[in-house]
Amino acid sequence: MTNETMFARAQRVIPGGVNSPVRAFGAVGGTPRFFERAAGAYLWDVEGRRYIDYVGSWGPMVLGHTHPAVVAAIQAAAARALSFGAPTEAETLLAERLCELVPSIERVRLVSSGTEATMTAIRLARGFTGRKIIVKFEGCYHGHADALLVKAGSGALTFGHPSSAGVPEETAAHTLVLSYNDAEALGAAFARQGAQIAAVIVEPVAGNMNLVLPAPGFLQALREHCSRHGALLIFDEVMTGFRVALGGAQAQYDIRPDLTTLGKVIGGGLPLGALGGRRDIMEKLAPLGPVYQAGTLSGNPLAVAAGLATLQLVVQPRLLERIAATATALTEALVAEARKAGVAFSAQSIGSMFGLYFREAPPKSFTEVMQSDRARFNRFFHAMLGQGVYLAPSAYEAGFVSAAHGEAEVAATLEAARKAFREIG
Ligand code: KE4
Repeated sequence: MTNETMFARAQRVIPGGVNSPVRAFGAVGGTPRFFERAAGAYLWDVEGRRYIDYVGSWGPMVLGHTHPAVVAAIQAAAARALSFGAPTEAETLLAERLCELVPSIERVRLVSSGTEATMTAIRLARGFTGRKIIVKFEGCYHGHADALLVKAGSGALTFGHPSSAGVPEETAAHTLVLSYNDAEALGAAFARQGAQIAAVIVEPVAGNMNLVLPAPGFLQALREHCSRHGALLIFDEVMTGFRVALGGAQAQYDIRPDLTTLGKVIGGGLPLGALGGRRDIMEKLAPLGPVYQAGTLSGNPLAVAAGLATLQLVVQPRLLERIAATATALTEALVAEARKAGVAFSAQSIGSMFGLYFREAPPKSFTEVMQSDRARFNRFFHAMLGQGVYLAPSAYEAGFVSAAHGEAEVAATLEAARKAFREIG
């Protein structure tokens, strides 16, 4: 049984052999690794090879894989029930926890994915304001709801065009796509259509065009324009929540959004997302209000148990700071290794997220991201994979460090990078 034979077999029954496109290695080439076991900072593939994992299931595994306390919580919940489709105390406990950790969240609705959370946030914003236009930013990803699979032709102010087949032009037409960090374009959009804008949805720290930090004042400008024009500010913290800081990027940058979407970490690796925010907005959701939203497995007992156990550990004093220090040490050492090898490379981290760039300096916009040397990243990716280091299989994804990544994992990663930088030359 090899990764190749597993991939060939999967492709006979699953489109592209994967259940989420980025997993297919389409961006980097080669054969995806089929994993069968994980523990701490490590993954093992079907050929028995071990990898240091910097994907962490795209964010959820902030404690490291199969943390004993999380596994035990899931096992205990499973022994009682797998699903009720009825309210449980655990859902209230998780909702209370989220309201406590993210003060802008006064009411919260649990769902089963980040996409469900952002899809609902858009519908709720439109229902609350009675307006249609949604503003998003090119390079930001908010899941695959129709209204959000839209991007501009350029980075300029423009009405969106679908970036996926199957999204009607009429749907895309209500999505305005701007350039991330371009406060001028933002001001122009509000000046022209502020009264028709229902909401702005943003990754307060962008992690889906690789890692791009908000420019000084950008998030504040979003908050001011939304407040002035009666539009809602939605922080999509599905990735940044409990990764950038305990209270999310909103705590790090001291901005109070009207709505926040969460996912990944709050499910501890099980399917769970959340939409939360101002009480007056959230209470427009059914059954209290006219905006419908529902889900058979929303608040699933096992996912909620995993999320509660994870958050119980994440709030431990200095845990996130310790993981952030590991991410900083890793990125700084990688930059030093690249410099020794004469490779044009930069890197940065924020909390436990990091970005690696084959360009002289970290990008500050989608345009600068696209100027990175993608071919060189792909060669670096495979050189690292061959030495047992699993990076995100795309130049346009952020990486993640966990509490289980220690000095040994960082040292082994640097040893592999030393060789990889020389190999790609
Ligand atoms: P999910 O529906 O995949 O749970 O969440 C969608 C989503 C929403 N918002 C943000 C900021 C996100 O990063 C995501 C999902 N992130 C990707 C990683 N870039 C998930 C990986 C994948 O699509 O397989």
